[in-house]
Amino acid sequence: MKNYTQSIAAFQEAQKHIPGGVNSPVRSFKSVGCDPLFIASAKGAKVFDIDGHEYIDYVGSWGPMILGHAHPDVVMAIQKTAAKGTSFGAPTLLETEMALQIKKMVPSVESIRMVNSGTEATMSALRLARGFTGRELVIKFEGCYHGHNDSFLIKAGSGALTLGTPDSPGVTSGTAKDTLTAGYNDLDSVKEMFVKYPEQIAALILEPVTGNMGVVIPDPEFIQGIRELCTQYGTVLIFDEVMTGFRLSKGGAQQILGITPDLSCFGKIIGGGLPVGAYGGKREIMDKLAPKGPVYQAGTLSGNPLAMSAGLTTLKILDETDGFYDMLEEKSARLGDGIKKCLADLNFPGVVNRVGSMFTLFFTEEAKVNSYPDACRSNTATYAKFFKMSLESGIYLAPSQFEAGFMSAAHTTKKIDRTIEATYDALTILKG
Ligand code: HOZ
Repeated sequence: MKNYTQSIAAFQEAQKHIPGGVNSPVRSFKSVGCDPLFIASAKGAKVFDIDGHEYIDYVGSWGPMILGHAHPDVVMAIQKTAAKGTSFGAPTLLETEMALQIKKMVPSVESIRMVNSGTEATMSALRLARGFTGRELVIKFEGCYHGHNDSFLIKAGSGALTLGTPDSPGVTSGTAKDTLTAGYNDLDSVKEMFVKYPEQIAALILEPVTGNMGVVIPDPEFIQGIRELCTQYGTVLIFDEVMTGFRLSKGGAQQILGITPDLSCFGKIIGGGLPVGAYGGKREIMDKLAPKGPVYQAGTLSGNPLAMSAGLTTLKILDETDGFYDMLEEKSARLGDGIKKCLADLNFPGVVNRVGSMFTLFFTEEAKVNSYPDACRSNTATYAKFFKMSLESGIYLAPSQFEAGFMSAAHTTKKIDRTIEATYDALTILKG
């Protein structure tokens, strides 16, 4: 058994000063029933805790670290930029360069606004959709998480689901009544809402491949169907690509699904590990934003030079490295197939959902996990045990059944094979 003395003491101290000891709830490890690790540093595919243990990392800061931690080019870009000043609250050339780079990689983006987090991106995109359409209602999907805006903390995934607060107190009934929730991969539930409110739905937002109830893949007819419904009813289709953007392909989930949203929200990878978000899409919608149009949205640190340089360096590597996404797919398939084989060899009930470098192992008796109710039938107690055993073996997974794992370019075949061996050993013990 590893000795976690330093992390335990650090958590006790943090709890005296920070609510729950953490600055974001899922970090608390509450749903897996142990104290969180305090991280000292990270490099490549590894994180190191303050007790001196090292782990192969599949959290990747919840998605941004697609190149691995502390990539030398990203670190150098941040250092060089920092030396010239860290924030001006005025336009910089880097912001236009970033906009051009995003537009090049995601052709549906004709115009883009940088913000400071994924939450800010989805919140602002919704306001813009409402301002553009003059309508108030929004459709979201059960189990999808779009950050912690009031409008989206309704039947939400990620930490809200894990910690048992998918409908958060503090969200007013007035706000909640403007959010309609439909079933992921349940097109009929979406149609019903359009029939009921044909001229009132401003926006429909979804994770085009989910990560926040674990990885769930959209059926082609579902995703095509919602595109058609949005077009038919004049509703703004918003893809929340905070996790999937620049991860599933250069052009994100929309590229691999072949569906063009009206607006897209980004975060995580576009900041290269610094706090950033962005939303963009059709010019006629984006032009409604102030100062060009009447919809207000602003930010002192929006387009911050450090975040722009880290993000831009990351995006350029993704864009300019031949075969980058094929390489990532190969690594991810090796891990995904390896875990599937462990389940099959041991006759252990479970489902591995994977798209590119995002994956989830659901501990379930179901044959597939295709929806929020399917995901909710997973055995979270088994996940908690598996999580702790993995930590003991030096594998750092998301501390929740309802999250995605992320592969990076820095994960070597050796590390992946070690992960598969550790998974086999843990499942063998769990099998009893
Ligand atoms: N958006 C991240 C993945 N669900 C979670 C980050 C957090 O809530 O701390």
